Amino acid sequence: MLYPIENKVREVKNLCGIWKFKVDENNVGLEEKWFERPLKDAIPMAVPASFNDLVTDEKVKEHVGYVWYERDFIIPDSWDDKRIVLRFGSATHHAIVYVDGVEVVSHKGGFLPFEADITSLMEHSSVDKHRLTVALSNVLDWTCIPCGEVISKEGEGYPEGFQFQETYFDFYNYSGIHRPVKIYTTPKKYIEDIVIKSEVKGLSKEYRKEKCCSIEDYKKLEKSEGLTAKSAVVKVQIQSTDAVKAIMVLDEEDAVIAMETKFRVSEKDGKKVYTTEVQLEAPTLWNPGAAYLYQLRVEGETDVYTESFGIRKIEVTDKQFLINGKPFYFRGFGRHEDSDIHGKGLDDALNIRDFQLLHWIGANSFRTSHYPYSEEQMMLADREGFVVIDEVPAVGMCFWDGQQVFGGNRVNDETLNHHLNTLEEVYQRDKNHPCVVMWSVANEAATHEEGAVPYFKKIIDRMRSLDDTRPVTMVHTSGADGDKVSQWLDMICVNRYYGWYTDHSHLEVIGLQLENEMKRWYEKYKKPIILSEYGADTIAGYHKMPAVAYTEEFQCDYLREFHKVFDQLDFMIGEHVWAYCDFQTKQGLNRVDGNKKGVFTRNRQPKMAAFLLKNRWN
Ligand code: GCB
Repeated sequence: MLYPIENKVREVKNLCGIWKFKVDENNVGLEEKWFERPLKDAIPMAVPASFNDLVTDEKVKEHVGYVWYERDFIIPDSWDDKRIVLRFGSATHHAIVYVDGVEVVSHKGGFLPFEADITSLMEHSSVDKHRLTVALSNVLDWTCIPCGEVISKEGEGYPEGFQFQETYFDFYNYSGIHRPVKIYTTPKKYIEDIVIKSEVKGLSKEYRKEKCCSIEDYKKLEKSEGLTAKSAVVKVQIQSTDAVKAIMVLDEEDAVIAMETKFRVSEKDGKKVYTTEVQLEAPTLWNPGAAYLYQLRVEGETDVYTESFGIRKIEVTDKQFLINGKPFYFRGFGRHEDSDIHGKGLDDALNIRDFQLLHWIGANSFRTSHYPYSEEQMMLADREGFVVIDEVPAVGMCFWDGQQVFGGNRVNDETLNHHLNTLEEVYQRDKNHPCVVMWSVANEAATHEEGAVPYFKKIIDRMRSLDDTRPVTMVHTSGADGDKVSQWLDMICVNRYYGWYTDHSHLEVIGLQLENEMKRWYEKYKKPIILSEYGADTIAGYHKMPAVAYTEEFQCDYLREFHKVFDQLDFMIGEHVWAYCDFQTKQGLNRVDGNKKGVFTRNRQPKMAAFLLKNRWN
C-alpha cells in the first residue's frame, strides 16, 4: 500500500484536527444507525490521538465498545476527473467508516492503514459538504491480535453490568484514531503499488575501507559470495492500471542516475504488473547510522509516484547478523508509542525527541514492540539510519500459569486468519523501508504448547512467502527446552527478567541463569540470539545505597549483570533493553501508574541507566 503523496498529478487533503466524538455508552449506535444523521450531543476530540487521556470522566476513559467520530469534508470541483481515496493511518482497533451515511470501508486491527475509494460516491453526490462518520470499537477478544477478553462478573459483590476489558499484554489499551486521516487523489488510471528489491553485487571499495573490515576479510567475503564489487541491481515491480512508461532512480541530490523504459508485463488478479530492473554502479549503501536514500520515480501515462528506498544487504549466519557484510550488533530498546495526553496518537515532535535521544545514547536499533509503529516513524527511521525489527500485534498469546492458549476456545482459526492478514498488511505497508531488517511475527506466545506448532508453521511460512528478502524471528518467553517453533526462524529473540520477576532483587543469580539459558538456546538451534528484553522497574529520582529494587542504582546494577554475559557469548548479537521509556499500562499490583522499566522517563528525560548505556554503547 502506497503512502499518500502530493505531486503534480496527486493531491492530499489532511483531515487531522478537531472532530466530533461520542461514546456509545450502551453500544446501540450501530443498531440505531447513528451514521445516518449528524451525531447528537457530541464533544470535540483531537485526531490523531487516543481519546482516553483527553477526557476527565473515568467511564469514557475506560469505555469498552464503540465510540463514534465525525467530521465534515469538502471535495473541490477541480477533483471532478480524479480518483478520490479516503485513508486512515490507523484506527484502534476495529473501524467502520461511513461517508454521508454509506459504509465505505471496515477494518479489523488497530495499527495498520486502510482506505476506501470514494470516487463514485463523490461523483453521484450533489451536496457541497460530506459527512464522515467512524464507528470505532476497542474490544479485544480471542479472534483478533492483540488478544483479549471482555470479562463480565455477576452475583454477590458485583454491581449489575460489571464488566471490563481484560488484556494479556502490558500496555494500556489506548483507543482512538491514532494516525492521520487523509483524502488523496490519483488520476483515474493510477499506480497502485510498487515493490523495490535491491541486490548488492559485492560491497563497494569505499565501504570496505571506511566501515568494514580488513582487506583479507573483505576478500574472503567476496570469495564466499562469488560477487563482483561495487554494483547493485534494483528490481522493481509495479502494479498499475495506468500504462507504465518509465522508471528513474534519483540520488540524494535529485539527480537522475538510472532510467529504464522497458518492462515485462504480466497480469495478477486482473491487474497489470510491470517488472523491470536497473543496475547502479558504485551505489551508496544504506548503513545503520549512515542512511542513504534513493528515490524511485515511476512515470505512467497519467500518474506519477515517487517512493524512497535504500540499498543494503542482510544475511544471517549461525552466529552473526550481517548488514552490508559487516557483523551488526543490535544496541537499543523495545519501545512503545506512548506519551502523556496523546496516548498512542502520532506526535511528530515526540518522534523527533525519541530519535534524538536514541542517537545520543548510542542506540542503533529498536523493535516495534508490540505492534507496527506509524508510517511517519518508519520514514524517520529510514532517514535517521535506525535498524528496525518490525513486529506485528500478536501479543497476549500466553498465560504463565499453565493454562492453554492455542486450541480450545482461545486462539482459534479466526485469530489465525486475522494474524495472517496482518502479516500481509504490515508487509504491504513496510516492504520498501530499508530500516526494516527483520520481521517479528509475535511477542511471547506460548510456543511450548503443541497447538502453537501448526499455528506458527503457517504464520512463519506466510511471512516468508510474502518476503524473501528479510529474516523472520519471533520473541520468546518460553524456555529453550520447551520451545517448539524456533526451527523455522532465522534467529532467536528472547525476553528475560532474571532477578526481577524471578528471584526478585537477587542480582547474583542473573549471570549464571542467563548464561545457562542462552547456551541452551544456542545448542538447540545454532542460531544467533538477541536478548530482546531485560530490565527492572525504576522510579526516577529514587536513590539508595546500597541499592534496592526500584532505585536508579539498582537499574544500573541490574543491566550490568546482563552485559557481563552478553560480552562473553559470541552468538549473542544484540541487547534491547526493556524499555526505552516508562509507559502506561492497565492498573495492576506491580504497576504504579504504568511500567517503570524505562531508561528514560515517560517525559523523555534520562534516568541514571541512560548514562550507563551511553557509556557502553558509545
Ligand atoms: C515482557 C513483555 C513486555 C512487558 C515486560 C515487563 O516480557 O514483552 O510487554 O512490558 O515484559 O515489563 O513485564
